[in-house]
Amino acid sequence: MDNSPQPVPSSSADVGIKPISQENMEIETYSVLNPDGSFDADRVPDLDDDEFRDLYRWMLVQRIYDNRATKLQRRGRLGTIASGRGQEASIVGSGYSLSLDDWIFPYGREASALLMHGLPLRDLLLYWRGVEDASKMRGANIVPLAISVGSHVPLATGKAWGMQLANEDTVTFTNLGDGATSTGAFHEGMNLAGVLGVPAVFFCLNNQYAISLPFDGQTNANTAAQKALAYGLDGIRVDGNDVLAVYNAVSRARERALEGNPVLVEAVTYRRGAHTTSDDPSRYRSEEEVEKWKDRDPLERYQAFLEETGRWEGIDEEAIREEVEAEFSEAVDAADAFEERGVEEIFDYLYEEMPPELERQLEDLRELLEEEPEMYDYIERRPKG
Ligand SMILES: Cc1ncc(C[n+]2csc(CCOP(=O)(O)OP(=O)(O)O)c2C)c(N)n1
Ligand SMILES: [Mg+2]
Repeated sequence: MDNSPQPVPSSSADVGIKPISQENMEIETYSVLNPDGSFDADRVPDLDDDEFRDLYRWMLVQRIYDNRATKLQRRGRLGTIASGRGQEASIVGSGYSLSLDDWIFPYGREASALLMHGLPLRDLLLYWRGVEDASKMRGANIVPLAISVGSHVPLATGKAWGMQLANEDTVTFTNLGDGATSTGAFHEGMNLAGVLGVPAVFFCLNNQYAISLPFDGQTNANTAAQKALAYGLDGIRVDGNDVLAVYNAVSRARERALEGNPVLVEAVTYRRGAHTTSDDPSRYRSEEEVEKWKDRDPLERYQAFLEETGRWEGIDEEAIREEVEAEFSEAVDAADAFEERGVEEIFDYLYEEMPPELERQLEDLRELLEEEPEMYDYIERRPKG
């Protein structure tokens, strides 16, 4: 036997190996409206004037909600708040393309998408006050917010599987951040969605950060969209500051999902504010970077389109603002009027009937609160998120 060293091929090409590499992959970022105000007329969706106006209105709702909710938090009247500032086109374009019968799996920044699907604004405010009753998500096909990052992805796959078995003509729609694509739950949920071919759309709002960690610090993938391929899903990458592009992308993804091909959509956007009201982004990113994204404001870009196509004249922005501000004030009053609840509430809503294990835990808690009554205040005031 010849034990002498064998020659090592000088490159893999010598033995015919061609690795699949992201460097050879071309991934288009789909757009309709360009940052300079021009647009691709062939791609403008077939909506009527009221619908074009609605898209603007809902983006304004999101912006006003973020402003007002942040101020409420500063005055100690909300526990915390995760703003969608800068992400309005992603939130609204996607929410608007869904059917009211679809099921939304939210993650926390998408206020106007939840409101347009029927969630009362009062309940959204109560939620951020830490009131468990608000997690019932009354009047809407929406599950409670996934505070545990990525945890809702397998649940959305499971729910979509149920829809498939019941032959329903609906999809599950999951909002998740870029950081969520690096969790184990994401991989499991996506994998099973691909295996089963369930009617699910996973919508990744890539706002470039997971709190202080930039996108390239949490994944070596060039894009979030390409992660779809590992599970045999379709991937779409779209300009997340272009409301019409997002609308088209999610509409298409929804159709594909109903045909048995789940889709991961990546909306490329930017979180202009802090992660939440407990974060200080000046500690980890530069002012120049934030400035750069100000030029790509989703509302301004869409307004330019509406002006260019003669639709802006039909929109009374001041009137919409006043109406939305008034709705917000009413919701705050309604939230203030909500009867105070005890800590027992957190045990009440998980199951239709409380299982013995939870009953025991509730009993333990009651005993603890009797022995240490000051704990009650601590639990009541504990901020959420
Ligand atoms: C499983 C889990 N790990 C950590 C956290 C703390 N945490 C809250 S939000 C967040 C970052 C989420 O980033 P991303 O998914 O990009 O969403 P974004 O907040 O940027 O919209 C982290 C790490 C959490 N809530 N859940
Ligand atoms: Mg993020």
